[in-house]
Formats: sequence, C-alpha cells, structure tokens
Amino acid sequence: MNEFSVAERDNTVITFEQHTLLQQKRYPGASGSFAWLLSGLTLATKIIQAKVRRAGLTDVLGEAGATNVQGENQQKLDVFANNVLLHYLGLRDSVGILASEENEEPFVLKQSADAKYIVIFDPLDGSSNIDVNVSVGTTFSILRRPNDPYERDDAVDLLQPGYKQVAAGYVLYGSSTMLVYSAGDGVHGFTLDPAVGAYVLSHENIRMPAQGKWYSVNEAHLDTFPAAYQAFVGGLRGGALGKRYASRYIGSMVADVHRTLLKGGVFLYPPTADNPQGKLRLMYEANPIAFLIEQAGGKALCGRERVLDIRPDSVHQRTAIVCGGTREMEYFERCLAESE
Ligand code: AHM
Ligand code: MG
Repeated sequence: MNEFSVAERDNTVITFEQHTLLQQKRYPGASGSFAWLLSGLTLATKIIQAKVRRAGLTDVLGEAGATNVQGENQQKLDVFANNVLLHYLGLRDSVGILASEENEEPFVLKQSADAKYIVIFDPLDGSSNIDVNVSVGTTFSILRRPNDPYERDDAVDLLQPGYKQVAAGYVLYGSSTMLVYSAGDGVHGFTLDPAVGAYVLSHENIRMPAQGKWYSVNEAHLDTFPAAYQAFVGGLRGGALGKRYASRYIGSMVADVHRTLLKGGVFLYPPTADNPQGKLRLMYEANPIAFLIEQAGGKALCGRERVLDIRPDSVHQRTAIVCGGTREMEYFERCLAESE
C-alpha cells in the first residue's frame, strides 16, 4: 500500500484518528489498541458535546439532586457526561482502570494482559457554568500499568506522578468543540467539524508564547493567597514584566487554560483560606493541564515543585497550580525566592 504522502496531506483534512495512527507508525510493534482507546474518548466527547449544545432545549440543566465525592452538587450534565465516558472507555479492551471526579472509588474493570491503560478524567469541568451557557470541558489523563497481571497493584499503579502520563488532554465545549491533546510529542489541537462529525487537525504543534498579557485567577481570594502569590499577581498588574497585565477569568479551567495556551499569560489557582491545598484536583485537572503546558513550552508549578513531579496519595487529591509562559513563570519563581 502507498505511504500517506505529504502532498496528499496538504490537500485533505487530517482527522484525529489519522493523526494518532501516523504518530503510532513511529513505534514499531504498536498494536493499535491505544488508537482504539482514543476512539472511545472521541466518541464519548462527541456525544457529550451534542448534549451540551442542546442544553437549553432539553431537560438537562440544573442539579441532579446528589453530591459527588468532593461534596459538590452534581449537575445533570455532569452525571450524563460521566456515564458516557465510563461506558465507551469501559468497552475498550485496553482500559483496565477508570477513575472519575464523579466517583469516589476507581473502577478496576479488567485484569487481562491487554488491559494496560488507566484513564482518569473529569467528565465536565466547570459545570457550575453550564446553566449560564458558558464554556465547559472534559479533561483526561492516560497512564500505563504493567502488562503482566501478576506485577500489578491497582492502588499503586493508579497513583502515578503526572510525568508518567502516556497522553493527556482536554475537550473544550466552547464556541466550537476542540480536542487538545499530547502524547508527549507536542500539543495538537483538533476542532470538531460538525458537518463531518470528525475532529480535524486545526492547530498543529501549539507553542505557547513566552510572554502574554493576561493573568487568570479568582482575585476574590487574593488577600488569602500566600505572600509570594499575592506579590506575583500584584507585580503583573503593576508592570513588573514591562507591561501592565489585564485579567481574564472565566471560572472554567479548560477555557481559561485554553486561552493561556494559545495566547500566553498565566493561569493560577493558589492555596486559599477556603482551599489551603488549592482547589483543583491533581490527577485529572492539574496533571493533564501541566502536561500540555510543558509540551507547549511553558511551565507548571505548585509552589516550587513541578506539578508533574507530585506523587499523589489519593486519586482526588487537590493541588495548587501556577502555569504559564516562561517569562511569567520565571517571575513567579523570583517572587517565591523573595518571599522567603
Ligand atoms: P469543578 O470540577 O467542580 O467544575 O471545579 C473546577 C473549577 C475549574 O474549572 C475552575 O478553574 C475552578 O473550579 C473555579 O473555581 P472558583 O469558582 O473557586 O474560582
Ligand atoms: Mg472539575
């Protein structure tokens, strides 16, 4: 069979599936099971986006009447998105363990040798924004577990630091639906073409600017941030990096991070009086974001520590995060050093 030539590629759209298959060709012996796993993810997120797009028309807005493991009210769409992801990922032979923000305990599904991946996700991040028609997103993190079932220890295999992620990303249900993904080989963005029903490569090899013009933080908590974080935000606003930064905060992490990735700047959720460990969840919110930001040339820290180096103690553990371009992050590290 002919190789897929560059000329052909120039004249045609590249779908997410084609892109992952092309990437996999670099790994001789790849069985295709990873691509099949990803197809479960893309199918599920297409179903979720279809529901999100019709949210005002069907009875899916509002609270479901239960609280999740974080004690937060579950929205009907949270529950729907969670069920869809659990279903389609659970059908894939290669998925051995699934963990979700919405379920207290992870699901250990299979112990066959093929079941060598763990997928951890937040089905609908920013869900308090759904009722007011603001962008929300799905975040996911994919880890490996040992091939040999006898070498497995499910609890230990699950709690891996973020640098071990095989792949990670998010789907943003915004003015368009976009999948932003990295398997450790750059960050690529795929926009859902609703006419075709496929995620199409629209942003190849995203590199984030070294410096932007916006900081993104819930400033209402500013007076309760540790001193270095307060100094950092104050400095950005005051012109410490040669210009006065403006603020942009949507309150949906995926949307705030997406802007930061494409346009530069910094997104942060520091420790606060209400959430001394930070609010965002390490394994399915901060880790995928940190992986993408680093792959795009930026940096992601929790205080001094690289987010991706944090060893989790539990699947729902929270973390503080500051992530952004190299100039902003250098300045953050300076603020940390000066606050000692
Ligand atoms: P969620 O997973 O319950 O939706 O919470 C996570 C969200 C993030 O999307 C967002 O960055 C943050 O919570 C906003 O929190 P706050 O309202 O405290 O600023
Ligand atoms: Mg969330």
